[in-house]
Amino acid sequence: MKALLLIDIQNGFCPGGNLPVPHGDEIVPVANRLIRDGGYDVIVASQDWHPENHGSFASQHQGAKPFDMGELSGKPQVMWPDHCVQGTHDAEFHPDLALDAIDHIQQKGENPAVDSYSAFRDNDQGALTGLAAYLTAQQVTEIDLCGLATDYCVKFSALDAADMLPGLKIRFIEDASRGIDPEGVKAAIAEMKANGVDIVTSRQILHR
Ligand code: VGL
Ligand code: ZN
Repeated sequence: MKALLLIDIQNGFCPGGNLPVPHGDEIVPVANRLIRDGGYDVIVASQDWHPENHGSFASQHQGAKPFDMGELSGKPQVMWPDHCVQGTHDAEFHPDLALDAIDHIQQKGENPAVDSYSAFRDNDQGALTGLAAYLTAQQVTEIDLCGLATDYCVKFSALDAADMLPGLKIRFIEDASRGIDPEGVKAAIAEMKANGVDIVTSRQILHR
């Protein structure tokens, strides 16, 4: 069984959102083509879903400015602008994303004391989201990932997929993803490759 994992394709990470990824909205038509014609058996969308007092927000730390480096529960943490607050427009999926074809929505980042870049588990590798168990129950053997942002949530999700679901084929779809920082994207791709994740384009998937 082949799964497509769409990471955080939400208003908050698109132009006009609270934590915009440059050109983040450009991936939506590509994601929709993959959803329709990628030959997937299971399609999952993850959703960054923070309480308004989430500890990754600079607003929750005295004197912190967005994009400063700070600390959360004793660990280094980027101080993000308030983003993807539960129930707000910022947290909704991009309005053009073909949500009707999605089998499972995996929310993450609800615990105010720890960030969760990965759709599989919190950054401290403590609490699991249940996504690995879901994919295992669906008998998934191949996972393709894409979305926002390559250098944060997509990378951490790909690395966790490789770590938590050994033996599965994991691929990152480069042109269906965008990152926050160009250097960070390069490093993220190198790190994914080094951990056994294949790098592909949507063309390779759609024109088989
Ligand atoms: C993300 C920073 C904070 C992401 C989520 O989806 O890549 N980045 N929260
Ligand atoms: Zn977040």
